[in-house]
Amino acid sequence: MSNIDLAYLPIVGRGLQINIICALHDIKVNLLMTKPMGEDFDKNTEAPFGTIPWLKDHSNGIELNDSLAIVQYLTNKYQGVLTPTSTENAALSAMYWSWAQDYYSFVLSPFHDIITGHNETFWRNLRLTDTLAEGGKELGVSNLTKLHHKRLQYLENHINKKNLGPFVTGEQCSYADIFIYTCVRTVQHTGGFEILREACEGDAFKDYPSILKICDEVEKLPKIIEAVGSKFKDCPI
Ligand SMILES: N[C@@H](CCC(=O)N[C@@H](CS)C(=O)NCC(=O)O)C(=O)O
Repeated sequence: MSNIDLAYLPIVGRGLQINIICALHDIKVNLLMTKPMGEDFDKNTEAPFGTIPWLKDHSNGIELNDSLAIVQYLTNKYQGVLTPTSTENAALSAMYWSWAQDYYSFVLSPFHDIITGHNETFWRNLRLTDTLAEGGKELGVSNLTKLHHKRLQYLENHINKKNLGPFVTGEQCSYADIFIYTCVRTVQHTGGFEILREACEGDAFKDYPSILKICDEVEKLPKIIEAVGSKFKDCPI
């Protein structure tokens, strides 16, 4: 039995990248599914900030309730292929992770609300429900599709200008590449994101070949395919 508990939901979301990182670093985690989609954990009462992912390492008692804190902890404590190689590499890894985090928070998460019909008071309400209230789902999807292209274009231009490769921080894959990869494949393959694919006439990433190339490189790493399994096909979002 593993000494690390990780609570999340049965979706790709912000969870799969942590599972992939654990697989690459041979970290065994005990996965807990939280309410309302599971019965092992209650994020509202057990996680200090009421969000997931949430991690507890019983070997030292540390409890973490933020995905960046979790991946930085795991890749430094349990060293492996994704452990940053220098202070500079660590800063760049965190910066590119945060690009993915912003894309996730401001584009993918509001799409989750549209896909699942979620309309309770929430982190994103001032961005999303104002749009929904004023123009309904159609305007919401149209605005989020614009935002999708805008954020991706910045990253694409940056990769090309700086000639980054094969990974965002250079020769070695970083935990940021893993998050960029799970965001891209979620939009490409999960059932719920058909709505965004349709809004992009079938191919949401056709103008971003350098970002896609990074995802292809991530997929070539040993253990990735096994860790992913059929999750992009099976998970709704
Ligand atoms: N900064 C946090 C954001 C966490 C977050 O918003 N998680 C979402 C799921 S991906 C969540 O817990 N939503 C449910 C809620 O806020 O009640 C992180 O990256 O860990």
